[in-house]
Amino acid sequence: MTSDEHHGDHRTEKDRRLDPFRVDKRDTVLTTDQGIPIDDTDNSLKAGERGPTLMEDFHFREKITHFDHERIPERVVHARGSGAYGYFEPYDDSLSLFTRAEFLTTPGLRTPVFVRFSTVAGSRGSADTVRDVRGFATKFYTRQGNFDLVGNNMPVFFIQDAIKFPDFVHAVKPEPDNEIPQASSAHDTLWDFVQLQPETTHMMMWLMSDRALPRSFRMMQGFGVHTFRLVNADGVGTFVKFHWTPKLGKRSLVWDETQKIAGKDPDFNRRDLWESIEQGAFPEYELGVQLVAEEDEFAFDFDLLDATKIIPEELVPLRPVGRLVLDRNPDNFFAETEQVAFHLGNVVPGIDFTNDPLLQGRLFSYLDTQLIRLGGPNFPQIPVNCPIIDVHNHHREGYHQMRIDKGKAAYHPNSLDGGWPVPADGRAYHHYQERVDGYKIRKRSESFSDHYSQATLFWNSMSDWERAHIVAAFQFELGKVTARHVQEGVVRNLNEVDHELAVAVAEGIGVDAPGTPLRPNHGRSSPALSMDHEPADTIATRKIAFLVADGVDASHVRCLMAELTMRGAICEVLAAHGGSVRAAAGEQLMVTRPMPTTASVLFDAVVVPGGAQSVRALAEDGDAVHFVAEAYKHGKPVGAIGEGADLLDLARVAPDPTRGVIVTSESDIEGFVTAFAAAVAAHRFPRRATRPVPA
Ligand code: HDE
Repeated sequence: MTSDEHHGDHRTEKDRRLDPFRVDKRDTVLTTDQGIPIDDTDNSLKAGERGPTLMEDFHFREKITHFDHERIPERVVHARGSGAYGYFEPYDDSLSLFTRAEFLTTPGLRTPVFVRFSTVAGSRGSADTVRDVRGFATKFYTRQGNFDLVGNNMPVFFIQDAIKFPDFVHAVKPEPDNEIPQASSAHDTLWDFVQLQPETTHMMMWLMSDRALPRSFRMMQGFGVHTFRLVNADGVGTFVKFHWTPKLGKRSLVWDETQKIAGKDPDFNRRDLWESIEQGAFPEYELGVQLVAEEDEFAFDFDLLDATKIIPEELVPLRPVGRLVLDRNPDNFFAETEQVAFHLGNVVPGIDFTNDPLLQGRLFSYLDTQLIRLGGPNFPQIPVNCPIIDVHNHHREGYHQMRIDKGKAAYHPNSLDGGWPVPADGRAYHHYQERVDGYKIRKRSESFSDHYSQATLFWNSMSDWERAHIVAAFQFELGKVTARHVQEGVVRNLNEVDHELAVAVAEGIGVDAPGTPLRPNHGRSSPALSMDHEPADTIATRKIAFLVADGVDASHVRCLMAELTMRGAICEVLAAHGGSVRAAAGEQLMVTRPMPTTASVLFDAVVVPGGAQSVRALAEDGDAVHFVAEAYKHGKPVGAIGEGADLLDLARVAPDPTRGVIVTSESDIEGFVTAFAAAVAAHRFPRRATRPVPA
């Protein structure tokens, strides 16, 4: 099969450019790296069958040496990631008033992209579902060169100046004496830093919210975080914030669930991304921008250059620009996802920087980090990193040089090689002409000093259940902290955000609650920050478990699965064993997977179909009862048909159609489908009283 056949007609220019690097092993024989055919790679060359291995065994030496050198340093942050290819397409040309960037302004132009999602704190092998920020880094292979939008799933950051980054990262990473805990912020050093560095407060509110627990990379937002600058053909600049909005809505897991998933399936988010692309359910996001005219730079009560602040969408609405579709998995994780090298300095004409001191520092760090991680200055030649346009300059040599640059003159200007390559014409990148004037000074701007108002804004914007989750998260994290003065310090900071929040957290961890509010809560909110009113209009790719045993009413299962699958859900039949069960009417019903190999936490919803014998057997099976109780506890839709209701009873789950527990008689399957699908589309029912449910 050729690559064209493999990837269908949707091949991008980037995909085609990867072809010469792809290696297909079909119809080949084993060789050394020098091409010498090898017929035995199972036995080393020895002096006698039981004798010592010989130095001259070049195949053995080469094989072991290569193996010994297989690892490269993992990223110092964002080590664990998952990537995918796709394309970006703008809706129209309306942004051309603001930017020369062709990929944002040429309707119908599909720009190839590679996106890497990541967690931040954990090592490369850590679990996906930890409480953490998620990276959302996009490399646009545009016709004007590569543009990297290296963002996160939260719109603000922990610190304001890049010089604090090593301090912050040292605090959040496992502690240096014993390297504990892995991929967790719930430990003394992080919270010590947090209490002493109040600029972290706003971001900590986001980190303690369910935003830190995305159900899927396909169901989270992305943000450029900094204020960037668009520049139009006349050289006029406009401040811009970039936002990605997932088509499937913003959806999160709950904390208890994430901890269990980390054991049951540490690859949960990675697998979800991979499988949805393999199944043709391509993740999609809308790019939106918030634009602020240069003359409005000082129109806000925060500084646009301060990355611990958002521009509330109610002040500057999001303007839709285009869509991002991820439609192809990489062929090789290491070659592509591990070796992709993002850098904030990769910009195209029409996009520029601002003086945000966090952004400015990143402009140094990303290039620097690739040099150590990828072993030298030629990492842009690694296939995943190459632009789709040809590269010509006078860079030469260095480790792993792949290019064979011809000619004598590797300098500019030259006459010996005809002066090539010549300076580019009007297409060239021109830096925005900003007047800069000031004293050299090591000082934070006064305009960066309000660390609490937006943390309060975030808190005020949360619904009742979102607030409850935030309080529980602070209680959990600080409950793990052993230094009492650190706990108290954090509570003091929280009292600057909201008195009730501080009191609730203090009570949970057992430190003295602050007696009085420091100041009245400003009362402002930004509804766009809450996840409580996401549209509940799709069940696409939601995973629904059907619990069955011998004697199940298979006609219900088939009918329901057909209806739900038609709406895009993924239905699986689970039984105590693999293979099949014998249904009530005598026919076989195939089992998708044995229950002991999976768990309720890996599904979005559960249905217990009817069939008296089946339900009796499930009632005797602790796994099945636990499955239902746990799904309920995590706020998931739970459905039962006919006798299936008995299993719900046993799991202490009472019917409640307004809170996603849908129970119906055998005769109303149609009504059940409608109500159940609506519940699945609503995702979770966080307002249930679940405390008494053991699970
Ligand atoms: Fe990063 N960050 N970062 N970061 N970052 C890296 O670059 C850094 C920051 C983000 O999938 C590193 O290639 C500094 C903000 C993502 O490959 C490193 C500062 C945001 C990724 C680095 C920040 C991010 C990284 C580690 C403070 C959101 C993963 C490996 C000034 C807007 C990219 C690497 C991928 C990776 C430095 C802050 C996002 C060390 C110094 C703010 C998504 O260069």
